[in-house]
Amino acid sequence: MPALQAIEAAAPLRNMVTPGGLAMSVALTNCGALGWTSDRRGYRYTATDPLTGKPWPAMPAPLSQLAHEAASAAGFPDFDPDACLVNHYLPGTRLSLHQDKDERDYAHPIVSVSLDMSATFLFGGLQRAGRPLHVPLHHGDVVVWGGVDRLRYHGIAPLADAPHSLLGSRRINLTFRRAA
Ligand code: MD6
Ligand code: FE
Repeated sequence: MPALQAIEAAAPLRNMVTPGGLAMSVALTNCGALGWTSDRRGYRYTATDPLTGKPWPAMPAPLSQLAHEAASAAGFPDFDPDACLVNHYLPGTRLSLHQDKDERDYAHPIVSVSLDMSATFLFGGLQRAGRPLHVPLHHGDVVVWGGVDRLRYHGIAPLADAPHSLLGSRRINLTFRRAA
């Protein structure tokens, strides 16, 4: 938590705009050599934070180690993340179904860490259509997302307000990626 607070102090949380012109309800920031951003021109990874003009804060070693160990345990021993998206949710926040395809090499998995309030993860197929599985994600859950499932559509259902003991009515999700 102190590491996350330091990241958020250097690279403030913000609601990015999608290429379609809508503000995302998830507030996000990044740490690591690369950070994911969205604006009217599209989605991409950048080495600097467009808000501050400075490099994204470094990825704290305990976090990159956690991601490496989780990926290893799931059969991806070579995972060395260069980007970590920090997503913040408040009650009502949602993340619509999407594929993560802005990374260079889909052979690398994504490692997702959930903190604080629980959420319902929507786990869909390789096409957007169809009803996704609803998978609860609780504080401390780690998901390794790779292999044949790497390009599945997924999202987060509108967050219910069930305050967690750590941060109250908030959810944080960290996704570690190998972007370059
Ligand atoms: C979230 N997660 O849990 C959003 N993407 O808040 C994602 O969009 C995600 O958890 C790729 C892989 C794992 C994920
Ligand atoms: Fe995603």
